[in-house]
Amino acid sequence: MKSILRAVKKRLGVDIQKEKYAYDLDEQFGYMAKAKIPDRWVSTTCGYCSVGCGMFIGVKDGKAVSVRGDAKHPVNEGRLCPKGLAEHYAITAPNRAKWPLFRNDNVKGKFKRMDWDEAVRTMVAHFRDIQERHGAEALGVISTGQLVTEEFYTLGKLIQLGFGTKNFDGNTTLCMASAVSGYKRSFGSDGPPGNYEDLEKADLVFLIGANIADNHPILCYRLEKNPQKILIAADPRVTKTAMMADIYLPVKPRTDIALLNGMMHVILKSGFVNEEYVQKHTRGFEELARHLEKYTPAYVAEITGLSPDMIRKTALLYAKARAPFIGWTMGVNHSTQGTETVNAICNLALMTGNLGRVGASPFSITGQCNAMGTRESGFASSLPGYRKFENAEHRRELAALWGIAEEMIPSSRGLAYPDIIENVLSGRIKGLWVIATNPLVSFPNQAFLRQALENLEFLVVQDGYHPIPTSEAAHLVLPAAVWGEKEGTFTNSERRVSKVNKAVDPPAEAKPDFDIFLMIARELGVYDRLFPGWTKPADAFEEWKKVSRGRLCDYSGLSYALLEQHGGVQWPYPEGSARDPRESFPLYQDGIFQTEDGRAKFWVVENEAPPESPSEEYPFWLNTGRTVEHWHTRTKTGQIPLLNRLSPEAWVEINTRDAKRLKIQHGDYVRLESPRGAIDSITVRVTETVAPGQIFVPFHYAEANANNLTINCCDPISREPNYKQSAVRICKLEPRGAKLRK
Ligand SMILES: Nc1nc2c(c(=O)[nH]1)N[C@H]1C(S)=C(S)[C@@H](COP(=O)(O)OP(=O)(O)OC[C@H]3O[C@@H](n4cnc5c(=O)[nH]c(N)nc54)[C@H](O)[C@@H]3O)O[C@H]1N2
Ligand SMILES: Nc1nc2c(c(=O)[nH]1)N[C@H]1C(S)=C(S)[C@@H](COP(=O)(O)OP(=O)(O)OC[C@H]3O[C@@H](n4cnc5c(=O)[nH]c(N)nc54)[C@H](O)[C@@H]3O)O[C@H]1N2
Ligand code: SF4
Ligand SMILES: [Mo]
Repeated sequence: MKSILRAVKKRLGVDIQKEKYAYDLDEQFGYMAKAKIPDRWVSTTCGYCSVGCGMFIGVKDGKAVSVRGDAKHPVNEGRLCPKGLAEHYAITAPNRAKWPLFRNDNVKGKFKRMDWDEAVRTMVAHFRDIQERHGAEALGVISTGQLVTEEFYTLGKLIQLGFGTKNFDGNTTLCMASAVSGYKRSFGSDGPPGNYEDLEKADLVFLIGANIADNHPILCYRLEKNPQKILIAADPRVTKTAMMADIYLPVKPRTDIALLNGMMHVILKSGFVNEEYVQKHTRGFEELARHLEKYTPAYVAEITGLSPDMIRKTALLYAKARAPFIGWTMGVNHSTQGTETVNAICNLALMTGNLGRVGASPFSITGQCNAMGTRESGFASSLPGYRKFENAEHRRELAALWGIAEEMIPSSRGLAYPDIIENVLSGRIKGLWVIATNPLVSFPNQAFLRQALENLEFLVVQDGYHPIPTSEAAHLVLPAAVWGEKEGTFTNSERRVSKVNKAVDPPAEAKPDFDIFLMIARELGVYDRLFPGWTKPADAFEEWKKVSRGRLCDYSGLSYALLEQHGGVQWPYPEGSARDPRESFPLYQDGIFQTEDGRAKFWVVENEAPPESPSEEYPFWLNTGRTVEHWHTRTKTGQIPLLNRLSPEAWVEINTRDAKRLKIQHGDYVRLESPRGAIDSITVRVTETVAPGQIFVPFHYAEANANNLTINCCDPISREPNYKQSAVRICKLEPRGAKLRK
């Protein structure tokens, strides 16, 4: 036995405890490794992606030792993807942030411990001083899609009404801001209209720039329950999702608007417009119809690289489907035309009347576990409850609910995330508070960001992990509790609100973000006014229920007990609702939208060139994205050997023909350069998954950071960065590559 253990240890490079080989009988699972049989199971919702799988955390002796899927949960019926299955390891990872830390001797990356009282005092004193000297707006705050809704709600009030700065946004602007702006423009409000049930009931599923096999794996399980459907995938890269599809559309980068306009052209010309729906529920169709004239299949073929016949067939399949579903993710949103592409998708659904019914919906698949919660309750790009800054009536409602003067609520949104960074660079913002996001890996054009951060007088990073690239640049690090250590709610992509529970205590002095926000509110002197008597997330939940009452995202009929009972309930769920809480609920069933006249709006959108295209100097398209084993900047998954071993280092995918021409082989190391920066050394995968002239790099790896290369141009409406297309060149690394290969 000992020699086997030694051999395994040597091969895997991990310390395997002998105890793991002792098995015992667990009542539910049969024989299990003894160390993993928990004393109790705590129900919760997965803390990685927006699918929102229900699961349990196994706790033994106060430690998270295992996880399992919740067989009764409406989303995943017991299934979990590889990240979910290893999630308990993220809690016990060695790189957890444990104590408040203050920059020592003003040397970056060198810290001394501080106690909480002093840390909060220091933070508030610095931020107040900056605001007194340079004005309230000299403070910027960047948060996340990974806190519980109760925390977002509390944070929004703290920033906007406590600190009194509007310059508050989150990593969600790097993610689904284009979907939000697109929905607002087309339907008058944010809020994905469809449900996961649609994946099972649709007769056609059209995925645009969405690689669910890697990034929302449990949605593949939902799709598999629908063997009759036709699956179409549009993506420049032959992803695992494309490989599952019945029809794969290898669009050229950033040509989706042309494809969608082309499909609408064919639908119009073939008489498949749902005239009754268009007449009753929409406006602006005539203008759109005129605009579509030029998007003939031949014209669109030239732009997209697809054959005219393929465009025609796809259009007719969609038009003739009984209930077609369109799902999209970052291939659409990560673009300077992200919002307009979303509008083109909504145009297609509206003109055929394909929404508001089971199976038929234009559905933005969200990213982070609670990006939806921040959209509903946050106070960044909208007022809480999908209210609008510009709407005086909305501001009045909120002021009355909160018992504050109306003038305290801003009448326009503050700066979006990329604009906060630009203002840091120009010196207008001097203090920055970063919560649960890691920009020094994830923000585009890292050289620009690094230069900007140098200008800050005071940077506070509140994170569950340390050291990470962003916390190392901080003046003050606040250690946060993470998933499994705190309570609240998440909303998943299909508007299902579900419960998140505490299984174990946070390490050392780390605290739930909720507690940290209240401590700061006390120090700032706004606790009694904004959060009277609050001690726990449920206090925020109760107020949020009142604030959401009567809005599209109505929570007033929800309670923690109801959520626990059903494993999540979709909003709207008004008080007294007679709806079966487990039943799926499409929005806009009555065709009445959240616009002033109740009609959805068609938008005329034109396919434009991306901000940067390949040139002689930089001849390749760079596409960036994800892989199933890793989560974003790997602060969690990089510490989990089970996942990290599957994908331990970054890579670049290069087409066989390009590799041959450049005399590069699979496994070689190359240098990648863009006009903004470089990845010094990255291993090559020669593959047919990318087309000639295109390369793909995952953005998970700080040490080979794709964002050294990406361009920081943003959608003018949503402010979302154009992460998916930049121009780069590949440089062979002769001697170094050869050495590394050995
Ligand atoms: N394993 C894992 N899962 C995750 C995450 C993770 O980090 N790891 N992150 C979560 C988050 S926050 C998000 S936002 C989602 C993202 O989920 P996805 O959007 O599925 O992920 P990406 O890999 O960023 O991009 C999707 C696809 O867009 C394609 N694409 C690039 N350019 C274009 C284009 O011009 N047109 C079209 N049609 N497609 C294009 C890319 O080739 C890629 O396959 O995943 C969530 N789930
Ligand atoms: N090139 C390129 N860049 C991209 C993308 C791309 O496709 N290509 N995708 C973009 C997208 S869609 C996204 S969403 C972003 C994601 O980018 P980031 O937001 O930077 O990624 P994460 O690693 O998820 O960062 C979350 C941070 O929160 C911490 N954390 C986790 N839980 C908690 C908690 O409960 N409390 C606190 N305080 N901290 C916590 C984690 O340790 C981590 O440091 O990246 C964007 N960047
Ligand atoms: S699909 Fe998403 S929510 Fe479900 S287990 Fe995987 S990461 Fe978690
Ligand atoms: Mo995201």
